[in-house]
Amino acid sequence: MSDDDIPEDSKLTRTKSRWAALGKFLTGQSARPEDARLPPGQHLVKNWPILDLGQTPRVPKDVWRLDIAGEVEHPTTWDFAGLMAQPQVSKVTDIHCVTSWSRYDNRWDGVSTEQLIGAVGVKPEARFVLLSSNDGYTTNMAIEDFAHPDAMVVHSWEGRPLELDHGGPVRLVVPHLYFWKSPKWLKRIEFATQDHLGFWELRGYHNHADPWTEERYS
Ligand SMILES: Nc1nc2c(c(=O)[nH]1)N[C@H]1C(S)=C(S)[C@@H](COP(=O)(O)O)O[C@H]1N2
Ligand SMILES: [Mo]
Repeated sequence: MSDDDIPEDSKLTRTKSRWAALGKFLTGQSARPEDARLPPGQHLVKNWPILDLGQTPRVPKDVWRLDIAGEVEHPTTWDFAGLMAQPQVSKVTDIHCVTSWSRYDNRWDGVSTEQLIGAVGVKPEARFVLLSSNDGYTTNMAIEDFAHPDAMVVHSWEGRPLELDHGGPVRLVVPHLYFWKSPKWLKRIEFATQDHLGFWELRGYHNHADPWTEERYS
C-alpha cells in the first residue's frame, strides 16, 4: 500500500461501518449532567485499547515530518527536533472512544494546538482543519475544535515516548471529541476555508463528535 491510499477495509472497519448504520451504543441522552465525568453510553477501562485501520506505519523519529499547510502565513514542516523546539505543555485528559470505552487520566506531553496556530500564523479565512496520517487515515474538524485549549500534538504518554501502536512518534489528541478525531502517526495538518470529510466521517460517523451529546453517527 502506498502512503496516500485509503486502506483496505478490514473486519473491524466493516463492523464499525455497520454500527454507524445501526446506531449502536446510542442511549438517547442529550445534555451533560453537572459533575458527570463518564459520557452517556460509555464504560470505563483501565487498559488502553489499540484501534486503527490495521496498517501500522513505522516512521522512525529522525525520518518523521509534519507538514503544516493551507491557509497559513508560514507553511512549515517540523521534524522531531523542530517539534521539541516549540514551547512544551503537559496535560492530563480523558479518552472517550465511540466504540464505548473511556479511559481517565492520560498524561500527554507535546505542543498545544494554540501554540502551533500562532507559530504558523493561521489566517482568519481558515475555518476547517484536515488531518492526514502515515497509514492513509484522515479526519477533519472545525478550527474551533482544533484550537480547543486541551488539544495538542503529542509525543509522550505518561512520561515515555508515545508507543508505535498508539501513534508514535507523534499523534494529535483532541480529548473533548470522540477519539477517532485524534489521528495517530500524524503527518499533515491542512487549514482550509471548506470542510473535507475524513475516513470515518465519510462512513457514517458524526462530523462533530461531541461525546456528551452522543454525536456518534451522522
Ligand atoms: N492514523 C490513524 N489514526 C487513528 C485511527 C487510525 O485508524 N489511523 N483510528 C482512530 C480511532 S477510530 C481511535 S478509537 C483511536 C484509537 O487510538 P489508540 O489506538 O491509541 O487507542 O485512534 C484514532 N486515530
Ligand atoms: Mo474509534
